[in-house]
Amino acid sequence: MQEYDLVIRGGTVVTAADTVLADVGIVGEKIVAVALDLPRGAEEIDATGLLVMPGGIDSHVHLAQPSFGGPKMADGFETGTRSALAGGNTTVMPFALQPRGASLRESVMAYHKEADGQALCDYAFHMIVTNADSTVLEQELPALIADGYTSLKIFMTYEDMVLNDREILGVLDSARRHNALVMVHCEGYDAIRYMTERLELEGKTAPYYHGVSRPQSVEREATHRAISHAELAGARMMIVHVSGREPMEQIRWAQQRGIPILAETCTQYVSLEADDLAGLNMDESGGKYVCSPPPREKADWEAIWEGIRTGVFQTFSSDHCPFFYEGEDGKKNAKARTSFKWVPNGIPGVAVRMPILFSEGVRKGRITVNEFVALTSTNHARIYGLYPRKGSIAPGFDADIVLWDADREVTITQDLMQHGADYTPYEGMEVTGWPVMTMLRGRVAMRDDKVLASRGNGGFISRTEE
Ligand code: DUC
Ligand code: ZN
Ligand code: ZN
Repeated sequence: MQEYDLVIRGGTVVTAADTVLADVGIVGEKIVAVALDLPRGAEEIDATGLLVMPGGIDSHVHLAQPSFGGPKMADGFETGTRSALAGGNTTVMPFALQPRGASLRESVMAYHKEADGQALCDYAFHMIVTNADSTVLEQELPALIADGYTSLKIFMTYEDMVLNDREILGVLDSARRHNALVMVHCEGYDAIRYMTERLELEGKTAPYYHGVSRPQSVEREATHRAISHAELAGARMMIVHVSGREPMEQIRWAQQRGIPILAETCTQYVSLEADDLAGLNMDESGGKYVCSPPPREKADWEAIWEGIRTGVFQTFSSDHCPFFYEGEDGKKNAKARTSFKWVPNGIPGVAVRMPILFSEGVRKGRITVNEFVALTSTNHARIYGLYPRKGSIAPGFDADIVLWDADREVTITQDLMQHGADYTPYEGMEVTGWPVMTMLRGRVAMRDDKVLASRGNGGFISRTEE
């Protein structure tokens, strides 16, 4: 009888802290040993020449969410988690949206139903709070936080989601009292409305003007306002999907003053640019890049790298928010062609987050491989309460592991994404470094671009303290 069910042998084990040549011994779903020359396991995987890293945790994805411009999302839990595994991830954190006027508890339960038995990788939920009335703030939210739903997102824009400043302060106050983390979408509602009306009057309705309608000043103002509210309420806050220099500098300013602000940036803010939204001669293909905040200029990519290098950002996420391009739900549907404001707002990207960060970050010498692990896995686990079950390679952690070929050159194509959308905005991008195997709780879930896991292999990860 062997001591280990599985030994991953001969690889370079990388955590947020260390890089060591070692074998990894697994029993059942757990890592039990990380050491040199482990005895033979019942099964063996040869990882010679590969990096052995914690599976990616993407703490910002949207699956089967009824919002952001109306039409049906291109991914539910099955295809979204398939794509996640293809890209080296083992856990995703999508959002349970409270439709305006609905019960928060019922919204969370409905989202569980949507996910139950469908997921191929593990998942936990954030909530989206759109109703900040006293029942929600004094009863539903505290009870749900106590049940382990310890993070929630609020919006400073969108007709059906925006909260006013008093409501934001109410949410922050409740979150402080009950110890939850508030994620904030920082773009100013009225400023975007003003710009949208002005552009439409001038006949500027192509997808390109989506970006023009929400310039960095709009994000900068909202970021500063959110930070000021966090300071006033004494609440912890995560500013999500930060797109460029101006909001990044607001966050750095806050952090230097000791205001407890965390920040996230995403793949598109170091790899897509404002001009991508122009498409070919301002046609509707620019819709393929419509997301919010919009991609900025190349100079902003450098500002985002500066923020990553200097610790302004703790997490790097995909903000996977997939819509179709073709068809009546697609980004060029009839209504969307009348104005950028109707183009379904979001892009797919859960499969490319890790490869693009590795290629642009590690391979180009901007970050270390340990920082890569922190930004794609460990920090997500620590911040959102999945640690020490997820997010590292050490005895006691779930055997969620990605084997990574640091030298593999890949051209990103739609086929490799394995998502539900009918396109990828990253088509044709060349990357160096690619996941060759993803293991979920000790079982091989993806090998050589083939997803082997089936529906139901992924499970809900409760964040209740055990
Ligand atoms: N916010 C997100 O987090 N994702 C997609 C669109 C949006 O506004
Ligand atoms: Zn958002
Ligand atoms: Zn998002």
